[in-house]
Amino acid sequence: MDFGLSEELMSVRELAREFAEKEIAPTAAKDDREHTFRRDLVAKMGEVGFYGCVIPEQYGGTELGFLALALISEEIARVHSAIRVYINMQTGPALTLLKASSEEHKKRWIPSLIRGEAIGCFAITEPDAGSDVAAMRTTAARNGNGYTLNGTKTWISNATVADTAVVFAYTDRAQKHHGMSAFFVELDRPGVSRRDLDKMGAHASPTGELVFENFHAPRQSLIGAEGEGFKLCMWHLNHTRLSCAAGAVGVARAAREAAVNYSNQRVQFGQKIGQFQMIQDLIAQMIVQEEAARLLVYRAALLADQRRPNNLETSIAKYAAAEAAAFNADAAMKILGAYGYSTEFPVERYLRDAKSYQIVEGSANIQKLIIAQDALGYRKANR
Ligand code: GRA
Repeated sequence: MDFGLSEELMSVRELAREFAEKEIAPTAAKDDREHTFRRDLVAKMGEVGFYGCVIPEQYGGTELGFLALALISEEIARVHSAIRVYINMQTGPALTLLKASSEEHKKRWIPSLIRGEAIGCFAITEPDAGSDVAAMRTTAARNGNGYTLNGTKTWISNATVADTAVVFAYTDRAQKHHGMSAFFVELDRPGVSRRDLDKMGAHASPTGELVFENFHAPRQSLIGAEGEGFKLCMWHLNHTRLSCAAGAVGVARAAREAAVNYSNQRVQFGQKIGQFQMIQDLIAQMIVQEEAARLLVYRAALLADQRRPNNLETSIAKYAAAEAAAFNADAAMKILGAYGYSTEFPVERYLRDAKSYQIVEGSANIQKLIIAQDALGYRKANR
């Protein structure tokens, strides 16, 4: 089914599919097992233009749009979900710079991020501020020619490998949401230490801690104006959630494909297991989960491409896609049995990676509260 995608978008999808099969698939299991950060792949994906879809040509982008970004994210995640995270680490910071930084910063950093040269990351989460972003404690105190950052960021993708970071911190805590600011900093400076954190899946995407101790951020590193950080953060998350949701569709699809293939091969009780209705029940549910999630992702992406508000639709897509990934990976494991549980086959990796989508970029519960509170009229999602 082509959903009426343009020739251009279909060729982008084809390019991403071939790239994933050729460059990522052969070592996906090994990269996961050995926790390898594929810096070479960050660069290669930059060279083929995967990070430039939503960036204007003047900064080296392709302007293909959010739907193109979603198609690419799905194809990459289908083969290895952890590698999909690289897309958000390069595209997210570039987009935030595009939205609010000085022209000088845009010219200096956006091309480098989307070519995959400067490794990016974004630092929101803290030990006591996960879903509750405004509870963060990191501060940015004005000094003579800039700001002094102090605080601990945790569960940061790329923390130990990034050259640059978008960091959110309070310039004035007393003003709560209106006292948060955003900074774009280079990390090879004194005053920052980092360490890796281990986790259940997404092993080829490093996650860690960034500790700022009297870290000097020059005045030009401020993105937007002081106090605009929280809104910028929500804006940033709305865009990175889309690639994340598309990645979850990729995992849902990989699990469904594995289940269908296996059901057509495995013989038990004298027939292919696909002939059994209990298997058919699971496969039907997997197809529905996957296709519904994909359509929701496409809708959110199309709205973004039409420059229309899409926070609500993005939350719906992110929630549905993460649930689809988790459901499909779990169902695939039921169908494959011991071969699903075995580390020799990818289904156990799909299940480990799928769970991350219910947590990152706003947990399932956060998406649900955004959706329900909009419906109830308590808090509009599209503002
Ligand atoms: O009325 P006001 O002027 O005070 O402004 C309020 C509101 O209008 C203020 O912020 C404004 N605001 C927004 N403005 C524009 C809120 N949301 C938006 C928006 N979307 N756009 C305060 O608003 P509030 O509603 O009272 O805020 P809150 O209750 O403190 O927080 C809201 C919420 C819970 C939704 C938010 O904190 C949130 O989204 N939390 C989830 C955090 C999250 O997603 N973390 C992800 C970390 S990064 C990551 O996971 C990387 C993974 C990489 C990968 O896999 O790709």
